[in-house]
Amino acid sequence: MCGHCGCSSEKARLSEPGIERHSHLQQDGDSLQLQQALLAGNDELARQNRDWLTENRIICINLMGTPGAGKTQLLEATFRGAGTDWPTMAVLEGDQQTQNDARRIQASGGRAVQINTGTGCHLDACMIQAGLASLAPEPGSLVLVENVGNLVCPALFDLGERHRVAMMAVTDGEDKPEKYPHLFAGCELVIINKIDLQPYLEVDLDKIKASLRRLNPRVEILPLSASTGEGLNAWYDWLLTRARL
Ligand SMILES: Nc1nc2c(ncn2[C@@H]2O[C@H](COP(=O)(O)OP(=O)(O)OP(=O)(O)O)[C@@H](O)[C@H]2O)c(=O)[nH]1
Ligand SMILES: [Mg+2]
Repeated sequence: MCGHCGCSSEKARLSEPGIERHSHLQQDGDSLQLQQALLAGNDELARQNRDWLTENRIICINLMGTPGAGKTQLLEATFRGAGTDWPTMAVLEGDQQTQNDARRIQASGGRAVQINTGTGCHLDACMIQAGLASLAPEPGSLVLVENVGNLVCPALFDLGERHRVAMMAVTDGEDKPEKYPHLFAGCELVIINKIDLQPYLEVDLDKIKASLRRLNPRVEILPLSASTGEGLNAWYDWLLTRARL
């Protein structure tokens, strides 16, 4: 049982090679104790992940956001747009069910391992540890993690990543940063996707930017369209700058 959201997921499944891991602790005390134990256990595994990634010079980026914001579409576009001088990239895909997103990445020319969280609503450090063992990213590469589409619980779980990116779409509504402040406040970059749809919506991009800056004064904000490609060069620049540091 997850101490944050009350979900009852106890196992995550990886598509290749079919590893099963217990991802959550069993509830045997009150919820506060469970929550503390859960986060302490997660933090230790996140530290191990971070150490391993650092030893292998792998930059890991945790992409979180609303369901359907276009996270996979952005990753597909990123593989298609990658230059020959880019570092090698691979993806850990998080969803409750299906292998759809890993298959989409593979169809775009990328390597991906799908992690299915069952009834769980977020990835945790244990799942990432198993996912990395299965993915076996090469030293010096970039690992992009697509977290489960959810603006709440993913923000609470350190995966051992180097960078956190949040994504929403203009179709999600202007008030998402205000309603779900923790995730947006904890990210270095917020991508606002689907700007090609703006002419058809009553949405004020400046209002979204202003509320993001109120929550997180140093945040970088990139409006883009993963479909039309508008704004993608700024995303590629951001990514490559982080990958080369
Ligand atoms: N118009 C428009 N549609 C987009 C854009 N990006 C993604 N979409 C569409 O939005 C839908 C969801 O895109 P996905 O890439 O599956 O979104 P996701 O965030 O990965 O979704 P989950 O993994 O299910 O949370 C698809 O129908 C995409 O074609 C965009 O920039 N513009
Ligand atoms: Mg997706």
